[in-house]
Amino acid sequence: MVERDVEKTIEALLEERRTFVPPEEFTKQANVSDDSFYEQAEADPDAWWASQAERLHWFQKWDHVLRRDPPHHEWFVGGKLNASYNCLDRHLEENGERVAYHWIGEPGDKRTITYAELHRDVSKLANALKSLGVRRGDRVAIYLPMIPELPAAMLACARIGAAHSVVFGGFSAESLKDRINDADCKVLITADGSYRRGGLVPLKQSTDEAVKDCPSIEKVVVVQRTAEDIDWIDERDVWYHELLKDASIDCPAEEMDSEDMLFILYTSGTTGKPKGIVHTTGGYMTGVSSTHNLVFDLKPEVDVYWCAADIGWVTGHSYIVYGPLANGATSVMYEGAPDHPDKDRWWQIIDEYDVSILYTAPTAIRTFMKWGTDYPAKHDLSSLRLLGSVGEPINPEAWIWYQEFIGGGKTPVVDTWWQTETGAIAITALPGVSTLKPGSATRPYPGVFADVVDEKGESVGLGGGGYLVLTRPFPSMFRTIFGDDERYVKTYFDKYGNETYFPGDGAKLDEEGYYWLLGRVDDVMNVSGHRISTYEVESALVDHHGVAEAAVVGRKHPKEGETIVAFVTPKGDVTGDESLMKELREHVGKVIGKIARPQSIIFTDDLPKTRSGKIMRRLLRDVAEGRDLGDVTTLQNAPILDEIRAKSESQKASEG
Ligand code: 7RM
Repeated sequence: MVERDVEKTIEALLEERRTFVPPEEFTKQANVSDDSFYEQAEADPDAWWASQAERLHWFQKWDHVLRRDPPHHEWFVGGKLNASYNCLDRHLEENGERVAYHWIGEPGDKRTITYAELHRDVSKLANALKSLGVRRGDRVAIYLPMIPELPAAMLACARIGAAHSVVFGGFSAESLKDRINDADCKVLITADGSYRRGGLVPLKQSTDEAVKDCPSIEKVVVVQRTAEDIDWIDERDVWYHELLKDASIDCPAEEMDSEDMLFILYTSGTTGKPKGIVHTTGGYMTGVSSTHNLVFDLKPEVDVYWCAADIGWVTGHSYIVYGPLANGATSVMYEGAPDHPDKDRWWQIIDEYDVSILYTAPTAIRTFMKWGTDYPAKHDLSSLRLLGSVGEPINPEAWIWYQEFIGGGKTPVVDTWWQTETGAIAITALPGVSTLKPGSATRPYPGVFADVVDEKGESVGLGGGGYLVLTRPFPSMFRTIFGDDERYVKTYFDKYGNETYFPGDGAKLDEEGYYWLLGRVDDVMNVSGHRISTYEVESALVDHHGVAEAAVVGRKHPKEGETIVAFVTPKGDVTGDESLMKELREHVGKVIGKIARPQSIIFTDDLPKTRSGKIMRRLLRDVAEGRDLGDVTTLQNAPILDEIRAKSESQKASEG
């Protein structure tokens, strides 16, 4: 009986007890300084979301806030608006000269773009796209590096009512081709190339390779970034700067329906082809504007905000482009790698631009930890007043390091849980009011309703672990998977029915109702009937002073269900040897319990990660079980897998 209950849920093994109350001075000036928004949203969620939609400019107001038709819902029904208008035009009169982006190229070139300048470029490009035959309702693919033309291209599409599909500039020709064909894109906007870690990325070459198998593409617009030699197809290719030269700056924004598609963004599931996540205009813009304002405590007149993600991911869509621009923020946008020319590039940028809000991912933080504190220590980071984290569970060790060495021990750190599917932050601290617990994203954002349930859908209650669910629709949720609504219903609403969205993440609720997100459910192991999340073991490993980063997977075992295999990157000057192995096993035993001790530990200089920095445990499972590797197309650092595999094989042999 007891044993079965244990099996059904993810056990809450790891206990983080440190808490941080918001500094008084922070609360005093904060956009949220008491619980009234939470209360308001709890009492009347529709009215709350309507109040947040009022942050936007609507050409025509909605008739209904929410039209329910589970699992298909519509928000702000009958309302008309334009995302580009909201990001640009409405700021012009009072704040046209405000900087939208301080852009920094990797080689050191810089551009400062005001709202008025961005409006001009976007309007011209929008007219140019029309002249190429792009119409309202069409799809446009965008395959660009982190240059100002990227947000401009997105906003130009939005302006004329064409949906964009941004494909991350690090993806291969093959991935680009699949995404273009799935969405039937008419035009592709790309660049001749880009810079990465001092090298050149031949984007146009990948484009040419992809587009020869993309029958729907009529024109390819090329931004000149590197001025390297490229192949050119006269009937198809057109230079961005030449298009803009003759284009009129007068391009009124289309009045779009609230539920008209704003963009498609592909996200790869664990299996199958990438899913084209569809976001619509009114709900998405409401969600990103609201969360960007409250979670980051934005003061658009004074803050310099930096979300260090790539726009090719949803984090960049929502928190480099649409959220910050809708809110009239001044952002930093950086093209390149954090270690070019040296490992202090970010800290140098923060110092130079007086960045006050920084938003990044745990994987980046752990990399900085590995590089050591000398790099941030070389620069004045005192302008920072708020830090954010996204993308993975942040282990307490990294959280504390981030606050201490980047935030000077004074800044709140907001851990923000969300997905491509949710469009905007869904579970998060609000920095003026939340008592923070390192490793917990605290609680649902006002107007978001969540729970943690067991296999049958019963709430596990305080102190329990299980599956995260979102139990009420909110505006920024995606509407469907492009071209495959059946898959939408099956993937997200099969497990618990049409009323309950299943994000696929494990979570636990502590005694105070804080949410601890444990990563993908597929990353939960079953060790002798105990459900243990890989994240908890990783977190315990990283808690050891010799460890920079760790990834943990389960290996099938005839007796125990699974045994735990850990892949560990030691810190710079630490050697991964037998004695460290022994110490780490003991350490995990102490922090979590004997049951969670890894059976094998493999030391490696790096871990296989997606291009957005998430550890690909699926591939490590393949390695641990000696299988052929599954799909590796989204892998960032392929060679490391061969190294890890060789080590794993030789270790398995020696373990017998
Ligand atoms: C924004 C983004 C979504 C998945 C999600 C989680 C994981 C994201 C956190 C997190 C723990 C967090 N979109 N995830 N944020 N896990 N704590 N704060 O990353 O579509 O690329 O990924 O990322 O598993 O389901 S995404």
